[in-house]
Amino acid sequence: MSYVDEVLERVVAKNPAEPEFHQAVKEVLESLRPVIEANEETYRREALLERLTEPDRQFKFRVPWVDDKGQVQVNTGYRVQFNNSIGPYKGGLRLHPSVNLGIIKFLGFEQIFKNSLTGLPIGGGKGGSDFDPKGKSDREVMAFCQSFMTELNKYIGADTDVPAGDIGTGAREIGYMFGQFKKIRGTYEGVLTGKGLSYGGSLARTEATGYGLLYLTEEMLKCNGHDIKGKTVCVSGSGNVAIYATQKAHQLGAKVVTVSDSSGWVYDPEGIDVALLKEVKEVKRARLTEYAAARPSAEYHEGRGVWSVKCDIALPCATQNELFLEDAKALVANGCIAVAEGANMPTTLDATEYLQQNKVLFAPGKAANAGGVATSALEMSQNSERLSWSFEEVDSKLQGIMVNIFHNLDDAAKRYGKEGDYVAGANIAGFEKVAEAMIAQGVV
Ligand code: NDP
Ligand code: 2IT
Repeated sequence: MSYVDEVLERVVAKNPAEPEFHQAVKEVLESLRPVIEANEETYRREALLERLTEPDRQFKFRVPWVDDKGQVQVNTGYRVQFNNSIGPYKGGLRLHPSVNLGIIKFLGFEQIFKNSLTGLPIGGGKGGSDFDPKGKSDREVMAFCQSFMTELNKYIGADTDVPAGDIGTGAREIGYMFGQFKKIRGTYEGVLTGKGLSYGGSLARTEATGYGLLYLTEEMLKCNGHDIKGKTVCVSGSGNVAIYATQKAHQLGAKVVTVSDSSGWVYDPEGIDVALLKEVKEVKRARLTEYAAARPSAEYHEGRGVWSVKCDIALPCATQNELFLEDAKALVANGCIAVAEGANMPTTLDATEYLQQNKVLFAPGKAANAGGVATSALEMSQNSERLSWSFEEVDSKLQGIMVNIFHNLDDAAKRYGKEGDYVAGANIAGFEKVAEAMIAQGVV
């Protein structure tokens, strides 16, 4: 049996009931086959793939807090420190009722290669909790965040592990967590990124993932003879990534006609009104029905449906496994030319394959959404030098990083005879640096 197949079997056997983790490992290892085959003897002797698929360590802990009625609630917290061969562990904290260990492991595993692709010195980690911030008062969110950090603070630090936002964790949650870290540890350090601007946050971090997605998409289109200007775009999700992807798409002359949340979706043929969307989602924390009610040109539909709308470019920006084979077929039938993943692993494996077979340009999340973590690393740099850079400075660095990521993965795909396969290109380019660092540092 090939080394890749042996390790895939081992991962499934050792980590039962973690389908998202299996999916992420399969996607990466399948596309690394040519690299693994070229170095099989060394990698087998080093047990490189076994080490790469086993987190350095994982923490699971109780998070008790008191709700507004005086009732004690109990959630489960996680932090998976996956690989720190190229820098301190770095990755977000997801707060969503669906969170379990397998989901955090899939996200932490993806993060290793994503962080490597940025070219910056950051390792891979991820954390979170099954806490649902939706519908909670600010005081309840604070109580949860303080309790979560009371345990998490033991494992993190500016030079060891630096968490950030993800689904359900935005500026409010990061603020409460930072306050509690400082209270317990007594140090003022860049232990979290995505901080508020008044206490060490970086300009452009809020916008970075969505903006970065569009910078990479624009470069991918340009290198394939297309102009983003005038294109129709379908976006899913309506959170941090979706909002700033929509804003940057409009700035680049494209038109975004859909957004969604877990209840339904909006079709707005006039183009999504970003100011209204921000008011509904960032200020009121309300549902998309409110957007549709305030916008005469918008239609609201219950359930799923974004990918049935005719578009040139599809940007899944909500969550994992939200774009299925039947959606990929609808996109192809409607003439879609590019799919770029703002979310982590939003496209199922069979849907990705179908899109690639049908010559749709496909940018995987670990490359396309790397602008968020890259700007987090820029926030770490600013915290270390105790300085703040201007919006323009951070944004232009972000733009350079995204263009560079695209060319690195394009080149890696070409080197292994897989021209245009950006999934393979991203996995290979991300893996090469991590593998080299792991081997150089010995068996640790
Ligand atoms: P937010 O919490 O700001 O927004 C998430 C959006 O996705 C909401 O519209 C939410 O709808 C929707 N959503 C979440 N879960 C589901 C679900 N199970 N089914 C349908 N819709 C769902 O998160 P972000 O925008 O930060 O994150 C979105 C994606 O981008 C995630 O995959 C995240 O891992 C990834 N990402 C985020 C980065 C960042 O910097 N924030 C960086 C790189 C990747 P509802 O409100 O109804 O729950
Ligand atoms: O998935 C991701 O890359 C993030 N949620 C951002 C992580 C970070 O450390 O900024």
